[in-house]
Amino acid sequence: MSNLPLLRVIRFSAEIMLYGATIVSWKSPSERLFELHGPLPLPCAMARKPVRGGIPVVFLFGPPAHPEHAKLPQHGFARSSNWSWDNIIKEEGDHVSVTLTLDPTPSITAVYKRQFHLRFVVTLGENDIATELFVQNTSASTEYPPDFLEFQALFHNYVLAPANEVLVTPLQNLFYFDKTESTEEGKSTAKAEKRAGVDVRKFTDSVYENAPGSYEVTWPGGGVAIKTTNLKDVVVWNPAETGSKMGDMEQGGWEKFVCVEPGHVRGYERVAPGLTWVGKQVISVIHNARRHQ
Ligand code: TA6
Repeated sequence: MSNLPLLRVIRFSAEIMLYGATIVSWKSPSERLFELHGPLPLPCAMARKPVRGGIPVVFLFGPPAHPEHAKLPQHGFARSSNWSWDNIIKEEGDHVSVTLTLDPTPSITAVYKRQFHLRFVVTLGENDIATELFVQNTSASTEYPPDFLEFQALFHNYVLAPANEVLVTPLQNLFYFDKTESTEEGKSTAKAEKRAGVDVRKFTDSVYENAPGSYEVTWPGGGVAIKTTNLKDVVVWNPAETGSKMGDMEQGGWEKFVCVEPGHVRGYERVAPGLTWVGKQVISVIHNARRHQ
């Protein structure tokens, strides 16, 4: 019996680029949840453009609105910076964690003067993937008032799904800000979400404030659950045909994904010198996804 070939059940694998600390693939032999279309987006790194797809890490969200963020690109510098490899840890059972870090480089300091240390931890489990962003204020100031680090953070999840059939729950009765009307901070009006299941059949760019923190993204035959810690808001985005104006989106690419992005993006988190904030999400596959009508 001992010469029987070892049967190894390979479940999920993930690919993470040091560039942007972007998860560019999370898949199993039967499920593709966060796989980019086509070859790895290496040209992004050459052009210092963020990766379009996977799970980009957003540190400082949207068009810059904070005085300290005035020179930053949309969605900040983390997703278009080269992160450093820290370590890999095989945890109990079949979990494995990879840690990447980012500290101020000359190109970052040229546009952002604050002192910080970012740690991004990706943990791969049998049926789930977790991402944690640790934001440390490394200011040595002992002045009063404290030299707070003010920031926003978000995981920009591109979930592979048929955009015309996907639904996001539970968002009913929440207030959201509709950025399809105005992207200027504070200019879009708050609307009450009336739908039991939010669809993205048309151009959608909604910022839900003080959301429940746990979501289901479902479509006929599939789905993922997203459970978060310390991420009070969630964004639902799909460009629909406006995606045809995006140079790095393939024709019709908008039909193949929905972005469900947990974060802290309404207002700013504040961390005092020496302290660290952490935001986390755990994404798991829903095998027999029930449909919310
Ligand atoms: O998260 C939604 C959003 O802020 C949209 O407004 C849209 O700009 C999207 O992000 C993509 O942004 P990007 O900078 O990656 O093109």
